[in-house]
Amino acid sequence: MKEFEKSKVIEELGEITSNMYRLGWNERNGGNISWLLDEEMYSDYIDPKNVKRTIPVEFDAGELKGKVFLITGTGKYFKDIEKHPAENVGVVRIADNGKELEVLWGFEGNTRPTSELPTHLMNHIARLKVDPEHRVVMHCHPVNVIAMTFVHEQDDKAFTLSLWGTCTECVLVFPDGVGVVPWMPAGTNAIAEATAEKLHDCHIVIWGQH
Ligand code: 2HA
Ligand code: ZN
Repeated sequence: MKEFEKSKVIEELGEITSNMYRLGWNERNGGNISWLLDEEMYSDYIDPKNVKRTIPVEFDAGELKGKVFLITGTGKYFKDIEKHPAENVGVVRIADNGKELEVLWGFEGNTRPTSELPTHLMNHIARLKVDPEHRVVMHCHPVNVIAMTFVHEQDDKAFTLSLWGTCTECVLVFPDGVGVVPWMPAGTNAIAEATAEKLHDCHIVIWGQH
């Protein structure tokens, strides 16, 4: 088996997360990413029979059973992923019972997946239903958009129209608009469910005051 640390997947993730940190979208330990991997992306590197440990999932993720994800760790900094991937991210498979993650690589030093795990998994379920090509859920803290949620009506249509109006590129990048989930505690199944509901019609959701 080749070293997964040297794979294209890890190289790309490191590049992306370093950029996001540098741009100020993911300050400190802010933000998280999960990436649904196709088998050919990891099969030369990871033995799917070698489960290192399991981590419980607090809802039924059975719809994703057997799928393999690269997920960032909780409390970890995006700036550290490029140099130390194995302590900051992990590769997991959703167990057949839908209630556990089977760790196949990484999450070293007892690292656990992001606190936004419910949002990531429920959002993958939602997006795969409308777009079979869907692969990535990315969460970040872009300051200008956060500021906007303090002063703007938190309504999908109104927020979308204001964003489209700020710059001509916006309508090209997200013609399906944005959904807005008004403030609620992060890291919960409730915010995951509210977000997943919006993702049937669009691929960007903004969390109020987050
Ligand atoms: O700290 O962004 O929403 C990680 C987060 C939680
Ligand atoms: Zn966050």
